[in-house]
Parts: sequence; structure tokens; C-alpha cells
Amino acid sequence: MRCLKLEVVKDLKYKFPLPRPVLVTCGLPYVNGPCHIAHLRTYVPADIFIRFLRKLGQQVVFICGSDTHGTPILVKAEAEGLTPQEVVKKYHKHFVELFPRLGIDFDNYGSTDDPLNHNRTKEIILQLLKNGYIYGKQLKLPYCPTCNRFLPDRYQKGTCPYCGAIARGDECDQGCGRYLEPGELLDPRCVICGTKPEMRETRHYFMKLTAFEEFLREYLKQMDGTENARNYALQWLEKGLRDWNITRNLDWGVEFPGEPNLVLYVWVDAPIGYISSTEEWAMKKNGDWEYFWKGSGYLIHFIGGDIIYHHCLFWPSMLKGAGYNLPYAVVASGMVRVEGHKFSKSRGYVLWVKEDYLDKGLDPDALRYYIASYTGHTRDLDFSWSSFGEKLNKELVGTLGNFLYRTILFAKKNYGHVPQGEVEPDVVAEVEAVIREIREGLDIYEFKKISDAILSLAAFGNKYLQENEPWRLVKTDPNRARQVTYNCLWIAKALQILIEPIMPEKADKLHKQLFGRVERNKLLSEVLKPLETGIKLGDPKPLFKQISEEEIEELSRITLERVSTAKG
Ligand code: B3M
Ligand code: ZN
Repeated sequence: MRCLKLEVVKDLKYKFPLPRPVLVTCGLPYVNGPCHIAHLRTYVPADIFIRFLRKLGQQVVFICGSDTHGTPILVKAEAEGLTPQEVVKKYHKHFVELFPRLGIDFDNYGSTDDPLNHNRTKEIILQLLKNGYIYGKQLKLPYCPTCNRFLPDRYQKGTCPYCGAIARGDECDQGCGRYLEPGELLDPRCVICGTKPEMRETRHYFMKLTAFEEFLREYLKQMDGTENARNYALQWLEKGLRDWNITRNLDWGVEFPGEPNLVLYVWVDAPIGYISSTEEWAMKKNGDWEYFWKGSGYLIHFIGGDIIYHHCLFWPSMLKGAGYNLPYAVVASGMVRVEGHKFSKSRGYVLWVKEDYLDKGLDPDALRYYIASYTGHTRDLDFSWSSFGEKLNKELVGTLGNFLYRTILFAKKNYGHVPQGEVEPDVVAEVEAVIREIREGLDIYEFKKISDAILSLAAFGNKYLQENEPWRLVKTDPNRARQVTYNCLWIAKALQILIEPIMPEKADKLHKQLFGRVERNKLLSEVLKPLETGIKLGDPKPLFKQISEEEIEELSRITLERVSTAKG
């Protein structure tokens, strides 16, 4: 943030805004398939978070990118008869095109296959080697004699040695969630041909994770973010760490310096993608990447609850060992269920964001609201079409949309502009309470607290309107009618600012209805300011569209049909 390192004025009651600029990242999606609801479980709250920080005057850089390496890409390429490059290109484009349709607004969306990332990864590995944190070792690893290759990570399926669940070579994805070291999986099989592998000797490199135990214990204790991140990481740490095999016998990835037959494990170069995407941002926008990664900026990582191990144990050790800044916070979301079942692409319990949602003409802002408000950030979100329909119809159409439409319609019909009036103390107190809720919600990364508070303001507005009946007052007490209408419009103006981080497109439309034009990014401090009177109102239109029983049934049918035809 060249020339812009302004110190913001701290409000001592709240954590945010932090005193200096913040870099926020989202877990990088593997580009081995299209965007699904589990991705949004992280990206939508992160986007809401950065938009609120900006409303507090915080300077924020929002970074993401495609995770292009590792066996997730290779296995997919083999299944589709494509090269890994082709798979990466296809889905990278998909994500780049999709995010704006959902209002997810990264300052840079990079790629881990970019030369910047290859270079940054090499630099970090050389630094770790120089500092004595990497060593080589001969190993015996599973080799498929039919396919003629070693079977790293997702090339094998077998049994988790810890919990007995069916697992992949590097993670127990269906059971205990542990990271598994190469060679640990029991009864491995080749996922391509089903052959039982033999063990073959090969040379690998390890990172001395054990050297970081003490450091991690201290670091994690003070790391900010959600409790699940800190607690899981501390629990794993108490079980003891093992040195980490950071190389794989593959030819797709970032080459280990000086070893043309080895690439780095994808979980080495993937988080380094956060740095290289920041470098790309800096080049394009004349920013300062080192301010965040080596200087006094703050780093906040938003991740899914299944990659806490990687972000709270591997990643801080790499950063520390290579002389980089440590994350200020790790914010880990809960997992996703679909129609009551654990999210699973292969078993069909999935919602494809483009195919199942956007291409059906459904409202992107309604999905953003649903994700923010469904449950606490660290709890499981159980997506179902019926709960989606209920939230849309009751909360967005029935409460928020209803209040705004009635207010603007009434004002427009009777005055055509914002009438004279003064905001009443009860109304101010209500809005102040909502702002407090929002700021507390931000401080604890709890987005439901924020969206609930905003909805409660709309409910208050409806009640105020209902109790005061301005449609009666226009005839009996015109002064009071103007006063009531002014207060309703004042609440609507507050809502316009408050809903923007959650529903940016609706905020634009609402601004147009209230002021006849679009204006974005108003600060939170504007919420309590008076509403200018005399401004000509725009055209009132309902902001949200009701979804019918039949539509819900049809959408549920599509999901369940996918489950019944899934491969399993
Ligand atoms: N590509 C996706 C995941 O496991 C993985 C994240 C990388 S973040 C550096 O959710
Ligand atoms: Zn397990």
C-alpha cells in the first residue's frame, strides 16, 4: 500500500478496524472442477468481512487464486483425457468468470502455476534449506507396477491408520480428517487401475516440523481468528508433530530446486500462492506486497474447517522458517451438508453454483444472505432448497423487502421526495444497537450475528410503520405523517448502507430507489447521519422475488436425482 499507510483512528471498544492495513485471503480453490456451495461457505463471509472493514475505513487487500498443482488436478485430467494444463485453464476461467456474478470482489485472483509462484516457492525453499529446516532421506513408497509410477496422495485409496475410514493417500477425508504422510495409508490401491502397489525405494525431502513445536505452541495461543482453528491446531500439536515430507514423485508442480524428478507437495506451493498473488496485485496496482508479508501489515486467512492443519501448523512453520510475517488470524468456517448429507461431489450431495443456481436465474444476493445468516460461521451449514425458500420468502421478501417497498412506495405516492422530519430517539437507539451488534459480530468473525441484526432493523421498521399507520395520518395529522415517513426513510437509508456488504446488488438498487442514482461504499459512520430532505425519490420496486412451492420442488428434484444417479 505505497504512500497509503495511514493509521486509522482506533475505537478502543472494538478490534476492527486494526491500526494498519489488512490483507485478507481465501483458501485457493483446486481448479479441478466448477465452483460449488462449499467454496462459497468461505468466500462469501470473507467478502462480507472485507466490505464491512472498508466501511470502517480500514484499508484491505483481498487476495485469492487458483490452486493448480497436485494430484487433485492430475487425477481429474486423467479421468477427462486432458492434460493438467487444459484442466487448469478450463476451471481457472470458470472461477474468474463466476466470482463477479456473485459479487465476490478480489483485488487479485492469481494462479499457483504463475511464474511468480514458482519463483517465490523456490526462494522460500532455498531459504528453508539455508536455515537448516529441510533434509533429504531415502524412503520406501507405494509404486504401481501396472501404471509404472509412484502413487502419491490422491493416486491411492486405502484405510486410515488412525480411524479405519476409507481415506486418500494424504488425508482421511471421510473420517477423522487427519493429514497422512506418504506411506502411512493402510491397504493402499491405485485409484487408476486398482492394483495393489509394491514398495519401492526413492529419495525425498522433509521439512523439520518438529523443530517448530515450541514456536507453534506460543504462536497459536495468541493467534486471532475462530476458536476451532486454534483449538484443533493445539490438539494436534499436543499429539506431537512429525517431520513433513514435502516432495512427490510427479512431474506436475513446482520442481524441488536441483531435483528434476521431484516436485514439491501441493501444500507447499499452494499457500505460497497467497504471497505470489499479492505480488501480482502489487505489480498491477502499484502496491507494496512486502508491507504485508515482511512489514507491519496484518494477514487474515479465511479457510474451510478441513484445512486447519495446513494453515495453522505447516504454514506458520514455513513462514517462520523462511523469515516472513505470521498470520494475525485464521478464520475457519464450518463444513457444508446438502439436504442433510455430508457434502460430497461424488455422491451427488452438491450444489453447483453456476449450473444449479445462477443459470437458473436465481438471485446471487439471496444466496449470499442465506450463507451468512443460515448458522454460526464455525457450524455446519446444511443447504436445503426448502430452507433456502423459507429464508428468501420470509426474511428477504416478507421482512426486508416488504419494509423497504412499503416505505418508498408510500413516500413516493404522497410526497415524491424525502419530506421534512426529524429522526426520533427510539429509532436512533435501535440503529445504534444494530451497529453495535455488527461491530461485535465482526470482532468475533460471526456473520450470522451481523445479518440477524440487519434483519431485526427491517422488522423494527415494519413494526414502526404498522403502529404509526402513516396512511391514516395523512388525512388526520399531516405533520405527523411526514414525520413518520421521514423516520421510515431514514431507516431505509441506514439499511441501504448496512445491507451492501451482504447484498451489494440490492444495495445499488435500493440506493437508486432512494436517491435516484447509484452510490457505493458509504462508510458506516454515514448510517447515523441525517437524511437530506427534499431529495426526489426514485421508482419503488420490490427488491426480492418470492420463490414458489413448485420451483422449490423442482430444484429439490434436480438435486435428489443427481444423488440417485451418482457413482458413489
Ligand atoms: N486447494 C482446497 C481445499 O482443500 C485447497 C486449498 C489451498 S489453500 C492454500 O479446500
Ligand atoms: Zn482417519
